[in-house]
Amino acid sequence: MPTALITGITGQDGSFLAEQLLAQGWRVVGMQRHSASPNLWRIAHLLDRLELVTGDVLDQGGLIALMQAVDPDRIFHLAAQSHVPTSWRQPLLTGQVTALGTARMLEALRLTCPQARFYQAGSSEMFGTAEDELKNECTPFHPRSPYGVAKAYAHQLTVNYRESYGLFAVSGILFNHESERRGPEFVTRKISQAVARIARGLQDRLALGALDVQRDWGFAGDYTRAMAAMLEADEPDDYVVATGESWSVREFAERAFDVVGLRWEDHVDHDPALLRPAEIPVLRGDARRARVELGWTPTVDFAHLVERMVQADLARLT
Ligand code: NDP
Ligand code: GDR
Repeated sequence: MPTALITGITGQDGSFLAEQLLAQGWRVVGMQRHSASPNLWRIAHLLDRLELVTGDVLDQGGLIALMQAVDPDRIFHLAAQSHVPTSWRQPLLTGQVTALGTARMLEALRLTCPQARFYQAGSSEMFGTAEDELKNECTPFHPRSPYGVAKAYAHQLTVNYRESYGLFAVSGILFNHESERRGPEFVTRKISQAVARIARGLQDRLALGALDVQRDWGFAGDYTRAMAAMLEADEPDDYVVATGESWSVREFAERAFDVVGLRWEDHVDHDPALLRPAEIPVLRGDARRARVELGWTPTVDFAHLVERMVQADLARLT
C-alpha cells in the first residue's frame, strides 16, 4: 500500500487531507509534535485508521530518522507556525519553524527518500500589496509579514531543490481556506464562533481589527484535494489555488450574523489593537492553471462556507 506522510496532521488541512487519502486507500502516517496535551480534536475520528509518529520540524536528526522509518511515497509538508499576527511577536520562531522547517524537511527527503514526491504548503501571504490585481503563478512576491517572508523562503527553497536535485517537489500557493475545523484565532472562525455564542446568549460583543480588508476565501476540503492533485501530476510545478472572488471581513461578519437573524452592526466593535503593523488590503487569486492542468474546481462558495461554519458552531453549543 503506498504511504503518505503528512506533517501538521493535527491542523485544519492535515485533517481533511488525511480523510481524503485514507478514502483513496493510502497508508497515512501523520507527524505530530510532542505535547503534554496532544491536540487531537480534528483527527479523533480517524485515529483507528491513521498512524501517528512523533516529530518536530525544529529537529533535523529526528526528521531523518522518521523518514527512514516511514519510507513515504508522498510527503505533504503542512506543519508551520501559521498565524500571521504571531509572526510579528515571534519572528525568529516563525523563521525557524516555517522557513527552516521546510529546509530540514527537504534535507531529510534528499538524504533518505529522494524518490518521494514533496508538497510544500505555500501561501498567498507571499504576495504583496498591489490592489485589485488577480494574482497568479507569475506575480512577484512582496510578503508583508514575517510569516509571509518565511513562506517565501520555503517556496523558493522547494523550487531550488527541484531544480538542483531533480526532486518531485512542488509548492502550492494557496489562498485563505476555511472550515468548521479552522483554529479560532483566525478571523472567519473567530466570527462564526462568536455569532453562535451571541445567538445562544453566551456573549454579546465581538472585537475585530481591519474590517475592509478583502480575502479570497475557499473551503479547506477543496484545497486539500488540489494539494493531492499536484503530487499526481505528470510534471512537478507550482500552482495557485483560489476561488477568484474576494470578500471583506465586514461582509463575512454580515453574512454570518444573517445566518442567525441578527445584525452585525449591533454586536461588532472595532479594536485598533487588532490591526497589523503591515496589512495586505486585497488578495484575490487566479487559479486558471490549476483548473486546466489539474482539473481542480472548488465545490463550496462563499455563502455556503459562512453558513456551514456558523451552523457547525451552533451545533457545538447544543
Ligand atoms: P494549522 O495552523 O491549523 O496547523 C499547523 C500545524 O503545524 C499543526 O498541526 C501544528 O501542530 C503543526 N506544527 C506547528 N509547529 C510545528 C513544529 N515545530 N513541528 C511540527 N509540527 C508543527 O494550519 P492549516 O492546517 O490551516 O494550514 C496548513 C499549512 O498550510 C500551514 O503550513 C499554513 O501555513 C499553510 N497555509 C494555510 C492556509 C489556510 O488558509 N489555512 C493558506 C495557505 C497556506 P499543533 O497542533 O501541535 O500546534
Ligand atoms: P490570514 O488570516 O492572516 O489571511 O492568514 P486571518 O484570518 O488571521 O486574517 C484575515 C484578515 O482578517 C483581518 N482581521 C482579523 N484577523 C484575525 N486573525 N483576527 C481579527 O480579530 C481580525 N480582524 C480583522 C486580518 O487583518 C486579515 O487581513 C491565513 C493563515 O491561515 C495563513 O497561514 C495563510 O497562509 C493565509 O491565511 C493565506
